[in-house]
Amino acid sequence: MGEVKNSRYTQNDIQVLEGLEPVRKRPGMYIGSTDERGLHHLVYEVVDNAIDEAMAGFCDTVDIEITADGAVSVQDNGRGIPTGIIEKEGKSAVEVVLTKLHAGGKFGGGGYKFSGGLHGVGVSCVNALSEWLEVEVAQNGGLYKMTFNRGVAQRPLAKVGETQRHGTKVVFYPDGEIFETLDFQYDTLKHRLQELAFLNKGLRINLKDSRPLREQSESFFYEGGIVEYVQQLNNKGGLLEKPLYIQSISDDYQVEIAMQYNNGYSETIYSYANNINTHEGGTHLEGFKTTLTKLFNDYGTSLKLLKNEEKLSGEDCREGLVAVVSVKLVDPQFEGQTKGKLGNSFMRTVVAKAFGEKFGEFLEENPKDAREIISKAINAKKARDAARNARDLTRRKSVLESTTLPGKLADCSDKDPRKCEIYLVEGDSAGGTAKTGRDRRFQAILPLRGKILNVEKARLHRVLESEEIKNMITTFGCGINEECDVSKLKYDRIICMTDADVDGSHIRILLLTFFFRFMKPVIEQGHVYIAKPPLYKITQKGSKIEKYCYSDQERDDYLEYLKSIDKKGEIQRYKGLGEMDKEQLWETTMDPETRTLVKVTMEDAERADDVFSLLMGDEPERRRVFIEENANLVEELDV
Ligand code: 28F
Repeated sequence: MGEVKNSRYTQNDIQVLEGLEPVRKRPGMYIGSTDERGLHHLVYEVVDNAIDEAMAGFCDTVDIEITADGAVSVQDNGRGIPTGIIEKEGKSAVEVVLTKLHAGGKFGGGGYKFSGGLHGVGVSCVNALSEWLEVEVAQNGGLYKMTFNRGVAQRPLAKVGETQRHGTKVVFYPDGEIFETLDFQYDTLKHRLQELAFLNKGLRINLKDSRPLREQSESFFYEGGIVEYVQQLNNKGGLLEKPLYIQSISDDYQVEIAMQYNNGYSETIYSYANNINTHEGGTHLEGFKTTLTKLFNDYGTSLKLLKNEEKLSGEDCREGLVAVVSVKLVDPQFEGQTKGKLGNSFMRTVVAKAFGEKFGEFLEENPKDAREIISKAINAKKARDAARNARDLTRRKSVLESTTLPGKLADCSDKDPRKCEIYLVEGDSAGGTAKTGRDRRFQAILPLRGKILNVEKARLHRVLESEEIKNMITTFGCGINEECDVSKLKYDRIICMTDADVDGSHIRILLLTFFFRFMKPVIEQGHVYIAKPPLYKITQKGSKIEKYCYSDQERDDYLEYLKSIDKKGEIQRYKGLGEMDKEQLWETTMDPETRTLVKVTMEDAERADDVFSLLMGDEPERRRVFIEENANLVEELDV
């Protein structure tokens, strides 16, 4: 069939089509894709030109609207694209910008230094991929208009009215022949427009959806720019009352950094070049990170917070850090898989210098803040080291086997975990008695000295530094946290045997909290028990008949019984395990035939953990109230 000529095009138009033909042939090459992502890219190309005008200092408001019929309108209050004729093109600048690839922005002599728009391809591509597009320019008192169909001008730029406004407005309706979807997503646009407002402080960006049943609008305006961005990102609340802001401007580049630490452990750092999100980082981010680490180590050493051979890693220094690094430069080189990495090597030095000077000054002038954030990094290092040790401790079986089990451990001779049990005994004296009174075939004893470290306040590394805790982890052999593997547990029953007094209940709560926080599966699978030593021994007067009572109720009942047979009982209150000799301890608390063990459930452990957090946490008022309300129950809290 002969070639069908489209009567819409004239000779001149063919020339324009040749200019934009490749865009319609391979849209993906120009805007990335023709799916929803490519559709929204059209908006960003137009908006970027308005932002360029704002960055050049001639525009402070950009209005974006999804119109009722699903087109998108972008309007700025800048100078307006020049309406005069470009000699060598024989066309108005407006028509050139809208129909020539890469016309406008830096390439087009538009005097834009830091154009982000040409990270993309310019508004001519939007024009080529739009079923229709209208451009209005308000300039020098006149209002000019031009319309296009799939990139082809319907008529030259024409003056259509008078106006005192100034600026450029582009309205376009994407071409359904190109795009898989024409449905703009308000939230997608909102996210990018808000980001642009953060990155361009003082610029007001208004977004409006006028589509039926989807009407909504929002305005983004941040005098504080990326400082407000960090504040929004750092919703946990920061260590410094206000993010630190560093700015360095020269003819060829701008560096802006906002940063703030929080009490968390993760790092959130966003980097940008000419408003483009450099997801893959690049030289600007490297300059920031290496300088931060260097300053922390130098300052930490000078403050004697770091021993001279100790070094903080970059990770340690960025724990809890929220930061935005935004640079603008004349000729950004974007590299990487998705062009999300800045390649200009001079930016590494520029950022390192600007940040190094200003942040160094900050540390010098704010020793208290400096000490706080560097100490946080040092803690991070310890946590990392300890976590590594813990992994080694519980992972490297060879080391574990060769690791001498704690000297205080009196292990049992049987090695079949299903038959063995271990008593965690408070205090050396009771520990000694238990070691001699036990059945050493299947009963192991691990004395616990004093109060084991309270795990409420301490981070993992502090917990693991405590001898008691380390001894338990090594002895149990099943690891902790995500490494906890109950199949490796060396004992079927872990029995907490502490005094029946308040101290004893305190250490019991500590132990249960430790199991709850570091070895949940061991509780869940029913391996943790509480020994129930007697509270009283009642001896019938004038005889050797003894009765051990394990609660006040049992004591009263027995005394009642004695009274009923006209006997008196001599009461001995056991204050601690150490008051019993090895036979008594064996008979009352360790002999499987006669003892009472209480299996700890997750609810018990959780309750203990709550009580523990209350008793050990930093809410004194809640603690006071709790103790007052539960004073009589504290005994019963002996799980
Ligand atoms: C709705 C999107 O596209 N705004 C724009 C300008 C301003 C100038 C300009 C644009 C000159 C010759 C390339 C005005 N006066 N918003 C926009 N605002 N382009 S696009 O110039 C384009 C260059 O061709 C402008 C003086 N210098 C530049």
